[in-house]
Amino acid sequence: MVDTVVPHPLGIVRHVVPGSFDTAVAGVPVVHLPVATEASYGFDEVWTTGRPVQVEQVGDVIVGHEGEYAFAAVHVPAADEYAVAVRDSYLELLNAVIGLGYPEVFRIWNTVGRINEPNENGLEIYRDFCLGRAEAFDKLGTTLPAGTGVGSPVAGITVHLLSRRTRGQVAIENRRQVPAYEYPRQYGPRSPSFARATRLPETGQLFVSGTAGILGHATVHRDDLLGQIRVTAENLEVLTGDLQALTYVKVYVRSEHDLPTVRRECQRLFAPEASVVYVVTDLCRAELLVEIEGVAV
Ligand code: 3EB
Repeated sequence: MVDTVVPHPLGIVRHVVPGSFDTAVAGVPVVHLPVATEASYGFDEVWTTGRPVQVEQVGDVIVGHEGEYAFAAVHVPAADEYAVAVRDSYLELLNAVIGLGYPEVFRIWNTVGRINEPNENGLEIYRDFCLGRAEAFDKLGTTLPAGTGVGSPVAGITVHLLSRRTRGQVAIENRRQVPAYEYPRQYGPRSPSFARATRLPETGQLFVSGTAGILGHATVHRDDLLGQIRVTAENLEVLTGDLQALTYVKVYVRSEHDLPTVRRECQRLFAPEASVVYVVTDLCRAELLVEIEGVAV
């Protein structure tokens, strides 16, 4: 009886200051993302469910699952070159949830350390990461989930996802943007593997990917924060139909100096009752100043 009313944590995403200590939470997968700063604070993002959660480790993958939904995560340690390790870790992550019976991955986050720096061979770490990720999705042939790809100051890559048992999620693209998986070669040897959003038909929830000031495949309003925020909001509006439908919003801001302006604009854009959190961190394209993700119901 109690299980129908008490939310059980399925997975906890702890946004921490780099170097802070890990903490134990019994019976829940906990992911530590070293993206908090003095200015943007740390916070916990807790994904909950109505059913009791079972936790297990499958190789290097930690999984929380409850019969219909799963939360899973893997960490790729710091390396000179990431593509092969990312491909293998992605395969391990996806195969773990497939093996436990939760093959329908509808949302994934990638926190990529030193994302805009070159790897040992001069390839930008984000592009190196995209290469390995694309090879993993090629191999499994799975539907691309909604995604986020952002930076962190700490080398190494953390990937966490939400998946479920039931098929039928709908991948959504934005008519103003080239699908990310069709971006041209100028952005790297392999395109980013994600859909702009996914909808779960049974619940009506829309999981909106990290969204930025990109039209077609080009970044617009370089060095113009307000311009990028405006185009990002327009892109989110196309995906959601109504910005007021976004109940959970996460805003990634490249520069701490832009945070007050971004906060002011977001307070104007989103519903007063929406939960809006801010993360100051690098973004996948060096010229992007802001990126916004969320969940709409
Ligand atoms: C973009 O639209 C902005 O590589 O997983 C947004 C969401 C972006 C996810 C990813 C990248 C990713 O291309 C960047």
